[in-house]
Amino acid sequence: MSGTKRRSAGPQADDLRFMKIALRLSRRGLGLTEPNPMVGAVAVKDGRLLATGFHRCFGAPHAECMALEDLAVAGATLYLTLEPCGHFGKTPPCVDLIIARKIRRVVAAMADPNPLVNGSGFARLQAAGIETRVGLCREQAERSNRHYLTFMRTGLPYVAIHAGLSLDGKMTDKAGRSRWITSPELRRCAHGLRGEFSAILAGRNTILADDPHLTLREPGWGGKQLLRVVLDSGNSLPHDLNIFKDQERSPLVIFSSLDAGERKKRTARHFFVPADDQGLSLPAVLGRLAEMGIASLLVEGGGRVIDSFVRQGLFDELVLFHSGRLVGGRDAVQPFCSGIEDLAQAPQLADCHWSHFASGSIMRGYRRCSPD
Ligand code: AOF
Ligand code: ZN
Repeated sequence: MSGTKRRSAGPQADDLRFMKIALRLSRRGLGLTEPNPMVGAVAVKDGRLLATGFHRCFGAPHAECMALEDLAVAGATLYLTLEPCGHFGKTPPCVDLIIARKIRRVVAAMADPNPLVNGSGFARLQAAGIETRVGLCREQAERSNRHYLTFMRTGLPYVAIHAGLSLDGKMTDKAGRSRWITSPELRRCAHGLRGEFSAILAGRNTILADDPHLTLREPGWGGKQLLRVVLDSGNSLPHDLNIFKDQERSPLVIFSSLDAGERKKRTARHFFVPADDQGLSLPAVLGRLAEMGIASLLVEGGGRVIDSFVRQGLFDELVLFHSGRLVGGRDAVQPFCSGIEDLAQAPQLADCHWSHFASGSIMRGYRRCSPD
C-alpha cells in the first residue's frame, strides 16, 4: 500500500491516525503468530503512507521487515505496535534495518517485555539519533497482545474460559444435557473463537458425554494447528472417541494423574501430573503447556473443569454465550458451582463487552489486562 495522502491534521493527530492503522494491521495475525506477538508497522512521510507490514504468522518476517524491505525514502516516521527487536532471532535485528533505512522517528505503542528486548530496542534507536515516542494507544496494544504479554510476564498461558449458558446461567438441563443450550448462530461464533487460541481444553466428562472433535472447522483460519488438551485423571477414555481422530491437523495432549492405575501413554504427548480429590493440578498442566510453547488456552468445559479454573483464580478472560432460553432447576450445571462464601471475594471482571444477536448475546470480560 502506498501513495495515500491526506492533509495533515497536525503531528499528534497524525500519530494517532497512523498508530490506529498499525493496530488494525497487527490484528490480521490474530491466532496465527503465537507464541510470538501480533505486530503492525506503518511508514509515513509528510502525511503520506509509504509502506505497511504486519506479522503474518509464527516464523514469518517481523512486521518491521515487511514494511521496510523496499522502502527507498529516507527521513520517514515508523509507527509500531511493539518495540522493535534488537537481537538476532529467526531474523536479524529490526533495529538495524530501521537505522539502515534512515528512519527519522519511531512511534511505538509499548515496550516489549521479552527479556531479549525489554527497552534495548528503544535504547539502540536513541543511540543512533532516532527520535522515539512510546506509549501511544498502549492500552489497545496491550489488550490486542494480551496472550503474548501474559505468556512473557508470567511464563504461563493466557487462559480464557468459554461457556454456553441459558438466560438463567445454566450450562445444562436438569439431566446434565448441554446440547444445545445456545443457537446454531452462537455456536458458529463459539467455533470461530477457537481460532484465536493455541490450545483448547476439555475434561473427561465432556468428552464422554458429547464425544466432541474439538477441532477448528470454521473457515478463515487456513491450515492453523489447534492443540487439543484433555484432562483424563484415570486414563480411561475409550479409544474410539472422536477426540482420538484427526491428530495430524489437531494434535492431542492428554493429562492424567500420577496415581492413575493405567500408566500406558495414549498419545505421544501424554503427561502424568499430581492430583488431589479436586482433580489434576492445574498449575502443573499449565506449566507443561507453557513448556510446549502454548501461549493461550481456551477452556471449553465442562462444569467441573471450569469450576476448578475459576475457584483457583486461573483465568484471564470469560467468554459467555447466552441463549434466550430459560432452563432452571437446581441440578442443572452452572459454570462456578462451588461458589464463594462472601461477595467481597467474588472474582471481578473488568471491561465487559457485549455483542447482541437475534438469538442471544456474547459477553467478553477480562480479569486483568496486563499482569505485572
Ligand atoms: C515477531 N514478529 O513482527 C516482531 C517481533 O522468534 P523470533 O526470532 O522471530 O523473535 C521473536 C521476538 O521478536 C518476539 O518475542 C518479540 O520480542 C520480537 N518482535 N516478533 O514474531 C514481529 N516485531
Ligand atoms: Zn524484529
